[in-house]
Amino acid sequence: MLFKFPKASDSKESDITPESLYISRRQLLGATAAGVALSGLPRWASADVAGQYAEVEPGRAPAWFADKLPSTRWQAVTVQGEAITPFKDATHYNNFYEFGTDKGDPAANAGALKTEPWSVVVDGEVEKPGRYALEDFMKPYQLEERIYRLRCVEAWSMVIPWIGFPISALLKQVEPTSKAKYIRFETLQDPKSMPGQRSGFALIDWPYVEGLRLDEAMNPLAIMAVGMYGRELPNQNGAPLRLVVPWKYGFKSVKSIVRISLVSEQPKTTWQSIAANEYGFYANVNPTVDHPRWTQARERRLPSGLFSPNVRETQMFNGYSDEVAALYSGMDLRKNY
Ligand SMILES: Nc1nc2c(c(=O)[nH]1)N[C@H]1C(S)=C(S)[C@@H](COP(=O)(O)O)O[C@H]1N2
Ligand SMILES: [Mo]
Repeated sequence: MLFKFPKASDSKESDITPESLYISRRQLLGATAAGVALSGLPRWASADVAGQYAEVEPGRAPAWFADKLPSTRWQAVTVQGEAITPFKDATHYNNFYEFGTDKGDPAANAGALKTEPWSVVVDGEVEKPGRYALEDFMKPYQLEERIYRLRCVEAWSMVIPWIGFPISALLKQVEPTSKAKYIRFETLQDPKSMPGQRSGFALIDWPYVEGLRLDEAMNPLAIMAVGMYGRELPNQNGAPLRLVVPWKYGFKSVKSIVRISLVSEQPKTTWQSIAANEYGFYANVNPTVDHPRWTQARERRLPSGLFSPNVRETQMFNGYSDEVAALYSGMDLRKNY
């Protein structure tokens, strides 16, 4: 076993509650009893994790986040035997084209993003549409830490300890109608704070859009993240609310979300619109289907340097096959890349 998680195939969809994600009751109790250190960092953490979190730059958490953080279910899902990527790398090697296309641009420019106040629109095929202030939107959700691999289509990878809640919990709140077949996510469009949206070279037709099939969104691994490394999300990582779908290439995990729509047709997504032959709607991590311009069989695990490239084999579904392979049974993954 590479990580601790009940197999999705062990339970019917209706049986899957956030409770089923606990590693063990003992670990859960340990986590909540220890609580959160004054610095805002969890002090329950095992030695190696605490070592990583010690370097975390403290943020300025919004009140709703600070209130919820102490009851977080720490390490609800984790990765065994792979080090967490240092905070510095996870926050200074980013893709967030709204702030520029160089890996350092988001860290340099995303300070201008104003994440408070923030509102989220839920619309489309739902019984309960609405526009919510983020603090109200977040009220129903119990936060969980999810330590996941992140595999970019550009063949680098990290291990990131996210804090968030399952999309299935959101769907339970908004009640999709029988016509809802896909979920569509939209990033903020604000050229004033996002220099990439002002630049003349219009590679992307803003806003950035991503989507999932409804059954993919219901999978317990698919989460909406609001934090990482024991704190709120840094702006360059998609504050204040982003998607994280660990078995898919990173570009599916859309940042700084302002609109969530339930729709009947497969949404037109950003990278698919740019180059449909290179970036598909599914974008499942798959070492056997190469990108037209490079192999996907291997990846550079960050930190990676000239003399220690830290190359590893890419795993099918990024190592989450047991949990997600059933979603694609009968599908040709060469055609549906
Ligand atoms: N809105 C938006 N979301 C985005 C992107 C982007 O450019 N804009 N880049 C994607 C890509 S390609 C990756 S690999 C991940 C990177 O997430 P990270 O910077 O938090 O590691 O964000 C994804 N989400
Ligand atoms: Mo990516």
